[in-house]
Amino acid sequence: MKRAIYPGSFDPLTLGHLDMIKRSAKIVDELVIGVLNNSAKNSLFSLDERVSMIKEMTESMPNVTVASFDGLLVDYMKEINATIIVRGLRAVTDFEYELQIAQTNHVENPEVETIFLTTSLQYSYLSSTIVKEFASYGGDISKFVPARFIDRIYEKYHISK
Ligand code: COD
Repeated sequence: MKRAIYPGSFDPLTLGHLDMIKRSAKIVDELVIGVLNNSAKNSLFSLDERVSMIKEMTESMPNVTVASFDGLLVDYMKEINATIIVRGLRAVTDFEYELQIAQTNHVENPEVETIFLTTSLQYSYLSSTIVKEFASYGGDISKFVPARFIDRIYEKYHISK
């Protein structure tokens, strides 16, 4: 049985992330979405909020679960018996960073392999950072995130639409 983890900050989950989840869940037996408890990073959404938002969007996917982790990804993977990391590639800029992380994780644990899915064309520009930047100025984020998150994101910036 192939258990994979799709790790990330997901602050917030975007339509690009969701597309990655749907596509990778078709490839592996079990997909765990691992939400990083990045206490040092200033997150817009708390860890609990990020986990429950992803759960809302994935509850109908039978082989997908959502969990949070802190510390090293490879250590968490041992704990949950996962051997595959799923990551998304958008542009060349992603590649350098991703290659470094994938190689480091493989050196740390040679059982761990990283697979990359290329972004879908319609989401190739999209990141959580772009969503936050747009939302903070009251910009239209309806093409970036699931509809049910739109108000929750604006609320973080005290914007009512
Ligand atoms: N299309 C396709 N893929 C996308 C899109 C999109 N539009 N948007 C994002 N993605 C992909 C990203 O490329 C990434 O693969 C994934 O979705 C998650 O993205 P983010 O931005 O939410 O998450 P990151 O990249 O900040 O997550 C970083 C980790 C949490 C995975 C990393 O920091 C980590 O593993 N930390 C734990 C400590 C550790 O083990 N460090 C060792 C690394 S050497």
